[in-house]
Amino acid sequence: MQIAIVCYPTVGGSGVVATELAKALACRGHTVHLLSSEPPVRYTPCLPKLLFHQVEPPDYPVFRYRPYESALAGRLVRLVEDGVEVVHVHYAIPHAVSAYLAQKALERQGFHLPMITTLHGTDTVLVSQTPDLYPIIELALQNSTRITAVSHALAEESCERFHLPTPPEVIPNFVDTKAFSPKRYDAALRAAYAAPDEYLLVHASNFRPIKRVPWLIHLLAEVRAVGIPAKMLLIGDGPERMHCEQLAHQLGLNNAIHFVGSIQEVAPLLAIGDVFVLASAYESFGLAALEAMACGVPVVAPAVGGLPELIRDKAGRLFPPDDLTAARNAILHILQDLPAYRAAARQRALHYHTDKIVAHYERLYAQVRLMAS
Ligand code: GMT
Repeated sequence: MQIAIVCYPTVGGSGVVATELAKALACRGHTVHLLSSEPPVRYTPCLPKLLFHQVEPPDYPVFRYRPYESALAGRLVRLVEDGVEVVHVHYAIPHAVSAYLAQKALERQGFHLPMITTLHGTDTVLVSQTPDLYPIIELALQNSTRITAVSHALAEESCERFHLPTPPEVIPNFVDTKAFSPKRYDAALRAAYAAPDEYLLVHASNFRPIKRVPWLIHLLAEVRAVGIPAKMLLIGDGPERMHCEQLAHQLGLNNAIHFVGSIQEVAPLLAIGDVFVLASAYESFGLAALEAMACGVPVVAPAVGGLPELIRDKAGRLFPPDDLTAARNAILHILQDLPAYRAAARQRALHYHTDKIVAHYERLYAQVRLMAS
């Protein structure tokens, strides 16, 4: 099949999922056109059937904002004219809108473009709260041939919010369980961040306010206050990083927290952790948590969004949002029974193996292609 996949290039779960999906589909013999404004974070140009298209809208003195949506729509039209059979967009704004425009343009040629929109959470839960964007997201969703959501929680929420006739199909995030594996554990790397008698709490995110990383720094203080020798590894970068560094300083935790910044390969750093911690106000799925689990690292996270669907069967523990004591107790509980939690986390992650979830998308593509013919 010839498939076009559209995503954001920056560090963020939706771009990671889209790029990993494109790679997996290309490995399975499909020709995949990956479209973005720049090469996505996890993109590696090594597969002959994976073709990257950088969409660059023209610059012109009258443009205050370059017309990315229109350029993307036009590129999709050209790709469909050259043989692309299905367009799969990740994130409703602006990608689903561009696909809708392409669909309209192609209608004049008598072709109905099958278009799949995958919702990743922030596009519907946060962005759609902007009144000017809501009707446009609604239009694009209502014209998508099929909509998928990464968790049941998000599917239900989106259905209600956008008055969809049927709920989006749930296709969860997935993980390469070879690349993210307990085998990535490196004792020398671990020794660089924690002494043998210390525990290592790990977190990875884009440090946006929704991730509530400062709260995790207070959580580390709570854990240490009850005599647990714990350190914290914070992977990633973003708007709240500087505030986090200041907070660590104020709480006297500079030597207990390592800010490693944005890195290309996170698996070795996840694998050296004892517990992966999240504090998000919302998380539609929690890809970073899944990647940690695949490395055999249990997760402590708030019971929000899709996290309760992921963190089950002793793969970690949930706590009521904002409850510092409950979060600390969840960590202590896990540390007392760490080998069992480690094994359960890995076991749970295997349910989200790439092959299984990618096959789900393949079935969906085959269905929408049939609908168009
Ligand atoms: O979490 C982020 O800030 C990035 C965001 C995105 O839109 O790229 O991630 C979302 O999509 C991921 C992939 O489906 C999910 O695993 C994340 O849970 C979700 N983030 C939020 O819902 C906050």
